[in-house]
Amino acid sequence: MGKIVTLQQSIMAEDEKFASSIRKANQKRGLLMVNIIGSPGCGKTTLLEQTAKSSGLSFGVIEGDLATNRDAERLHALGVPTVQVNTHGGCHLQAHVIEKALESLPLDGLDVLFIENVGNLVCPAEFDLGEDFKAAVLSTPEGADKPLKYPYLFRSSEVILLTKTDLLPHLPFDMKMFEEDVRSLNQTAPVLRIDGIGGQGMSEWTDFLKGRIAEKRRG
Ligand SMILES: Nc1nc2c(ncn2[C@@H]2O[C@H](COP(=O)(O)OP(=O)(O)O)[C@@H](O)[C@H]2O)c(=O)[nH]1
Ligand SMILES: [Mg+2]
Ligand SMILES: [Zn+2]
Repeated sequence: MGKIVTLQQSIMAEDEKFASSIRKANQKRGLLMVNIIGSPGCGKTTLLEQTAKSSGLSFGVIEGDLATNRDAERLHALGVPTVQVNTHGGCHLQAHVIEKALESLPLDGLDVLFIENVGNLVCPAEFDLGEDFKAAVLSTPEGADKPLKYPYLFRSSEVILLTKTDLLPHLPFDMKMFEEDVRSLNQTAPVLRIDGIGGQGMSEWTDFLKGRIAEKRRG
């Protein structure tokens, strides 16, 4: 048992080196990198599709999934430079994979690089990929009780997106509890309400990104 723990620590320590080298390289480039984390089906790819259609930002994407290149195809169809990473059963992305994926993206001239992490509210939040910040995504059908059940993600993200707000009239979603629970975990992250189909809330998301891009460029 002790040996297993030692092995995990050494792999994570190795990975931290990759994360820190990615962070340094993006600092030089002035490129903002955002790690998007949420359950399967919460609307991560839809958010990126809407961002491509409405934000005016130039961005690239690293897509993480166990299998298929379906999400990359959705973004390619909109002209977004995208690299698909398949983890073949792995439930999160790690920095050494991101370092490799970065080699196949045209990074010059991008405003922002998004990582769509493997759909999972648990371990993706624990692995540093060299990003500037994590964005937690929760969709309304998943339930208002989820932030307290998966506290690490909501505590450690710098923006929280509540998606599928168009479905609220059909759901017993306790907005007051959701907002109070989120605030008890995280006092600073803006909580943005997004309808990824109709586009409501996209301008707040775009404004948030533009603020962070400008900050990053100032250094
Ligand atoms: N009603 C509604 N459906 C959405 C919204 N965002 C995504 N969906 C749907 O939810 C499903 C999963 O979306 P997807 O973006 O693939 O989720 P991902 O697995 O997190 O990337 C698809 O059928 C989307 O059309 C939204 O804001 N409202
Ligand atoms: Mg997706
Ligand atoms: Zn995992």
